[in-house]
Amino acid sequence: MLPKNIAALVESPFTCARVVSQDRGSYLVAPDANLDSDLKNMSQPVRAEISGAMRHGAYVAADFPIAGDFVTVKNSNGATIIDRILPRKNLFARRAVDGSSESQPIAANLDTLFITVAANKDFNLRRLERYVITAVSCNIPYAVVLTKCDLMADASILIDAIRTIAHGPVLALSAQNGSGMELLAPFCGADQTIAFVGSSGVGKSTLINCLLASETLAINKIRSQDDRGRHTTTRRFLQHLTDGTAIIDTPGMRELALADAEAGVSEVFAEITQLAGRCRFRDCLHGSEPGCAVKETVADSTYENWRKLSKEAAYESRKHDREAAAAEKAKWKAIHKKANRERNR
Ligand SMILES: Nc1nc2c(ncn2[C@@H]2O[C@H](COP(=O)(O)OP(=O)(O)OP(=O)(O)O)[C@@H](O)[C@H]2O)c(=O)[nH]1
Ligand SMILES: [Mg+2]
Ligand SMILES: [Zn+2]
Repeated sequence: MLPKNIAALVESPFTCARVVSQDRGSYLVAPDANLDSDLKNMSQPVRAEISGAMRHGAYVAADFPIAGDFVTVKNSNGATIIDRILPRKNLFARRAVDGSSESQPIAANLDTLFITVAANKDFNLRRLERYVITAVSCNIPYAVVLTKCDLMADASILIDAIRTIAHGPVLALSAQNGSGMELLAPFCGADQTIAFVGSSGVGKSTLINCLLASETLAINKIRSQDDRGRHTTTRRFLQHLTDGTAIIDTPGMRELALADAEAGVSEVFAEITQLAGRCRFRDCLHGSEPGCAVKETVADSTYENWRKLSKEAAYESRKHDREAAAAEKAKWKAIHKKANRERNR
C-alpha cells in the first residue's frame, strides 16, 4: 500500500496507479486496491506509456517504471500517461546479465520477497545464497519457500541446510497437495506486496495460481478478459488477491549476478564477519595474513565460497563506485605498509 506521505505527493490532474507489468516501453497499470484513483472503477489493468519528459530524463534501467512501482498517471486524449515514479520503498535488482555493470530492476516496493527453491534435484544452496545476499543488500525482508515438498518424505534436511544460509523464515510447502500453504497467510494482507523469485521451474506460478484459485473470481477475471494468466511466466506480473495482497510473479532467472552486495555477503557469512574481530590485524583480509581467525576456524569449503562471493561483490562495487576503489587502494597500501613494518621489526 502506498504510504500516506507519498500519496500526498500526487496532485491533480494526476492520480496514482500501480505498475502491473512492463513490455518494451508499454506498461500495464492498475489501481491499487487501497488507492483513491480515477482508475479505481476499472476491473482490468490498462495500457499506459511513459511521458516524453520521463523518457528523456531516464538514463538507467532503474529510471523506468517496474512491476510494483506506484506511479502518477493522467489521461491524455484517451491514453494513459505515466508522469513519474513515486519514491520506492525498496527495489529488488540484480546485475544485468549482459555483462555491463548496470543493475536490472526486478520488482519494487516489496514487503516480502519469497526466494523460491524446490525440494528436488534442482535444490542448490549456492544459488540460494546469491538470492539471500541480493535480498539483504537490497534491504528487502525475505523468506525462503521450499516448494514441492510432496516429492520428499522428510524435508527437514533441506530446511536445515537452508537455515545455514538464510536467517529469514523458511516455509516448506507443496502447491500440489496444499500442505503448508497456510504458512503464507501471515505475509498477506491489504497492505502487503509480495514477490516470488527463483530459478525456472521451481513452482512460483503454480504457487501463485494456487493462492488465486481459492479466489476464483480474481483469476477468472484476469484470464477471460485479458488473457494475462497464461503469460505470468514470461514477464514480471502483479496480481491482487481479493484480500488486497499484491503478488508479483517473476520469470525464472538463469543466473543471479551480484551487484552492490557486500552488506548481503557479510550477513549471510555472519560466522566470518564475527570471527574477523578475532584476527590479529584489525583490517585482516583473511587471505595470507598471519593470525587470521577466519582462515584458522572456518571450513575450507565455506571459506572458498565466501572468498568467491565477496570478491565478486567487491569487484562490482568498485566498478560502481570510484571512491570505494580509491579507498580500497589506500587500504591495501596501508596493509602492505603495515606488513612491511611488521617484517622489518
Ligand atoms: N510435485 C510438485 N510439482 C510442482 C509443484 N509446484 C509446481 N510443480 C510443477 O513444477 C513445474 C514448474 O512449475 P511452474 O509453476 O511453472 O514453475 P515457475 O517457477 O513458475 O517457472 P518459471 O515460470 O519458468 O520461472 C510444473 O510442472 C508444476 O506442475 C509442487 O508443489 N509439487
Ligand atoms: Mg512461472
Ligand atoms: Zn583474518
